[in-house]
Amino acid sequence: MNRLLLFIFSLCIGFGLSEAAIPQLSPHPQKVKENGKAFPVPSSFHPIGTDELPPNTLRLLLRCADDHTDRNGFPLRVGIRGDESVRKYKKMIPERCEGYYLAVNASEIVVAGNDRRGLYYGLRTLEQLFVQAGKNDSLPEVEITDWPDVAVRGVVEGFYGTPWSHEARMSLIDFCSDHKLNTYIYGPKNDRYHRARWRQLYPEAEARQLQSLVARAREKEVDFVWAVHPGDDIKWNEEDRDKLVAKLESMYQLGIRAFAVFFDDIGKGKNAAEQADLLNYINRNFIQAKGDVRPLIMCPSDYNRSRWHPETAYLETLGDKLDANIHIMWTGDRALSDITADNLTWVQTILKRRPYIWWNFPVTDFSNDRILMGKVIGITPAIRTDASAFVSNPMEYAEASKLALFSVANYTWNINAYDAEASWQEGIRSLLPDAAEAFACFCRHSSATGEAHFPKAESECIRPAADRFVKQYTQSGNWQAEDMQTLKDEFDRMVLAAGELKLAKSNPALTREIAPWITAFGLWAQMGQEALALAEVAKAQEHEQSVRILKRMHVLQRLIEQNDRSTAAGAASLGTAVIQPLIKHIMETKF
Ligand code: LOG
Repeated sequence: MNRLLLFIFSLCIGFGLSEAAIPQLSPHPQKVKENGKAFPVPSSFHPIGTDELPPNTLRLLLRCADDHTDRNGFPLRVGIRGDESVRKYKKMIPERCEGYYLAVNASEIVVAGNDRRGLYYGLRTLEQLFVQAGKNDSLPEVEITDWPDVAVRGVVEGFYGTPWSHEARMSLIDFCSDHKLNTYIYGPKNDRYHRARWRQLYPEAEARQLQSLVARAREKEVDFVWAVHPGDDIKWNEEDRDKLVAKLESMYQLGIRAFAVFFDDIGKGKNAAEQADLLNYINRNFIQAKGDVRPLIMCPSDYNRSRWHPETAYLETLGDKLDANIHIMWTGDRALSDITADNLTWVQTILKRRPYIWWNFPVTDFSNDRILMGKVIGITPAIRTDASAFVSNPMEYAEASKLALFSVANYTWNINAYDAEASWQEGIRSLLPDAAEAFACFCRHSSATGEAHFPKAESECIRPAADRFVKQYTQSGNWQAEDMQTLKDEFDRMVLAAGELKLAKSNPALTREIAPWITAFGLWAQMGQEALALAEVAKAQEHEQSVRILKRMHVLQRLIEQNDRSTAAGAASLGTAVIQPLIKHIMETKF
């Protein structure tokens, strides 16, 4: 059985996912049926049903067929529900938004979408099958019936700090498309024309870049939502209302067909009735009047439960007054928080609609010296039914953010199949295939938020050993041999991993972006090795040795500081949950 078949087999028996080399369909399809047979990848294809295909779907199809098309080729039947080409398969197509049916067998390939995007996603899955089969290898006979669990899934570029570059955005749009995320909300706090200068139109150069982002998003079946943040200084009068509409109109002219208005983190202007009046006006006179614009999205000023003040009735007023088809964003119990079923139930009764989830992970604008590379956990499966959408707010580090987004895509597409650890591993392999093990080691030690109420696990593989070691060492100057060994092994592994990461070639954009953290990772690993050596010589009362070790540690400390100074954030922090405290305890313990 080839590797792909093995993988599909594992899908059917419930995800034996931790096998490193098994190829993956990502996100995981809802239903996969295979019969164990395979056939050689055809050398040319005969596309059927392509007359009506939208250009982007046609291009994707031709890519799938590797441009080898001719009338005598292998039948590749495509279409959307209702099309003649896929009439025979009508019953097989899931009646779900963005759903598709894909059949691959020795006599034909069928890709039938429930709608246009469904067809696009079906072709994307076919593309993954082709890539994994390899050109000269064989294709598995397989039947896939697939659809997303969460209707609206994606990214909100909604953080403070350095906005993403144009290239990073283009790459993120491609990434969204590759992973079947269908929404990109553009709302970087530090884009002046989004917030501080919201009344002004974008200058020519920026406008052109936005235009090309929108075009790319359209090509890739990602809804590009442009957000405006007028709340810091808006006056609740006709003049400003008209200016807002004029700004939206200018964005419409650039090709934008989906809009959001954010009122988060504003001082004054937190009046729900005024906000609702303004938004209803925009909704009726702009969004709906246009006819080809998606439903309006708003972010309230009180956007989580900790900000709920019954005495102001802010959220209740929004719930009552805002037009029913305006989405309201919501971050959960707090700004940084898990998304719980209880919270979704609670807020629905207040907002009188399902919340549009703005998940503040893996964002680190509250301490951008960190990069959060941990698992995606803490989201209730109830988002499938009790949220209208789920978008994740990432870090200003676009490439590093893709690790979390990879799992957000898996989770929101197929919640039952989601395995946080396996998805994290898959993400790591797909982002840095030539140094996956080293990258996993790095990520394990760079995942703490530093926020007490939203800590996120870090260095869990050594935490029990480190805790015991610190306790025993600080009390008695002694330790258990196994704990010492566990810690030594991990620091050795980290030193090696840091080297491998510096040599990795498969994803230069990522390794360049996180270079200061890789350096910090290697230096802290060496610090860890020295700290353990210090404990050993202290126990043996070898004073001279300890002076030498402390000297080396001092140099490492200075190198860490120098590395910190080389970053735009002023520091590259990691290992703050377990590794740094362990080292500190050893250094501060005197006998
Ligand atoms: C901001 C957001 C910021 C995030 C994390 C919302 C709705 N607004 O607390 O722009 O990136 O927290 O710091 C926020 O979350 N406010």
